[in-house]
Amino acid sequence: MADEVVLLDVWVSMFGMRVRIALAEKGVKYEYKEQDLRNKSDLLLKMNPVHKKIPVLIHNNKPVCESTIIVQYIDEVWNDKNPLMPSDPYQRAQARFWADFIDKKIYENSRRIWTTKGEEQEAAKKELVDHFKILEQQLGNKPYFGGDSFGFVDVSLIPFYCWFYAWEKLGNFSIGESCPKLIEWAKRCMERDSVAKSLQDEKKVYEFLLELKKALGFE
Ligand code: GS8
Repeated sequence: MADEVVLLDVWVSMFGMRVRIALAEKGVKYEYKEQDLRNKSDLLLKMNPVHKKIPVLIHNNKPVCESTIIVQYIDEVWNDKNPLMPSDPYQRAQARFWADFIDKKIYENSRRIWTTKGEEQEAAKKELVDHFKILEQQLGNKPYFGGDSFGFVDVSLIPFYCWFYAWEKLGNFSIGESCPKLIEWAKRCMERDSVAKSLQDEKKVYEFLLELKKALGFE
């Protein structure tokens, strides 16, 4: 039986983009189902009853939830090409550590950029840039976080790149000024087909964020 793969996603989600990149790296064909998070579908509620969030990968009718878990699942199931996880257990643990850091430090702080003002926003900008600097140090002189090849940490971080413009405009600051090597890394990742076709146009992301900010009452 051929694999049946369905992705419940929202176009602008950095978490969804991770999954799209991983599927593209593996050359997996799938059905993409855009979700309306203001009016959640029965399918989404059934497939992710705990968090009720996208992305959800449905593989032969079985759901897998949480983007980093989905990416690791994809890497294990379609293990014939482009491995994303290191083969060494210690290196694998390190890769998971950095993906967790990205979720806890980058994602959380990036929300504070557009949900706060004044001193709180200044603190959020500084923290975000400081965390990007830590990631830049971790990258060092390697082409990718995965070393010579594009891997799990790269997949976890690169979707945020198409949100940089929106954060910079709304926060009136520059990530690239403090972290030029991170931008070089992002551009290198963008040369990959899997990444280029999964990331969204930064201006569209900005417009989306302006609307979201208004809708949530953060004016
Ligand atoms: C986060 C997914 C998430 O926040 C992951 O998959 O890695 N830790 C999870 N999904 C959001 C949309 S993207 O910001 C979502 O589905 N939100 C719906 C809701 O909160 O009701």
